[in-house]
Amino acid sequence: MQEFPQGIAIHVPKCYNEIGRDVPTNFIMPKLNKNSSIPLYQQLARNLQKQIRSGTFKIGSQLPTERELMQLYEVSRNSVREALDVLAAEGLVQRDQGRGTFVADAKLKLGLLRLTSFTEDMQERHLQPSSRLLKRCIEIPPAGVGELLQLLPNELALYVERLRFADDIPMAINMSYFSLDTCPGLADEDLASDSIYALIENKYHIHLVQAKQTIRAAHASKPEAELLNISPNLPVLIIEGVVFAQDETPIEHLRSIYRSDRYEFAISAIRTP
Ligand code: 16G
Repeated sequence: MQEFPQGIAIHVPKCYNEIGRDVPTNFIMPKLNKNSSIPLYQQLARNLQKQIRSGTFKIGSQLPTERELMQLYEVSRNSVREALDVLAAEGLVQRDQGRGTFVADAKLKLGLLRLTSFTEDMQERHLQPSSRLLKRCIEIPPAGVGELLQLLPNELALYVERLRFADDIPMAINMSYFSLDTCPGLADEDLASDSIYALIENKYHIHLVQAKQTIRAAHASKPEAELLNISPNLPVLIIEGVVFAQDETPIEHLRSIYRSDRYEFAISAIRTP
């Protein structure tokens, strides 16, 4: 359900050129929908957020001034300020009194203490999740994986490989084996569009309660870098582990590759007496 108007590439209005600053050539300005139930400031925030996340506005670059944004988007100063407040609260921009608003070096911060799905992670950040199904098959998993899923030797599992997007930007590759015993029929679901965790919980009534995971840095392989649209020299973050249901039944063995320029993982530590 995407209520926001589709962005369109435009010639930058005269008022903007007169100010004399460089405009990113791929700058997209949507027509804000004044009849929408979504307030204008939210539409504006969402549009700017998209352009920051996609790199149209680079880290450290200056956003158009409040006055420029008012003229460009034909909105009030209040709407512009509220939109910039939203971006500042999300850590996407920094406002420097007297100098302007600058794109901050913001990454998606994921807490390691909560077991969430990719869909939930993105929705919480007001980003539109989507997936490209790269592979789906039923096969015998590698021996170590089978053991972690507590499968019998040569027992089959469902393998799903998906490229995950936020607002159409590739963010991660999820590679998972699911135990067929606990989720029969999962292989036939619409794994490209649906949230697998939502399917597991709502359709199979399995409550996912815990994950045991490790995280490490690595270089992406050439095909992985191509899928993630990153330079092959950029490190990636690899999370591996097992997700369990109640009574410690293993449900998923996961290996996910995350872009390190888009993600950071937060860990809370408690000091025991
Ligand atoms: C998370 C999981 C991944 C799982 C996916 C399900 C990590 C560390 N964890 O990304 O294993 O397959 O969520 O997402 O990547 P979905 O419910 O949106 O399909």
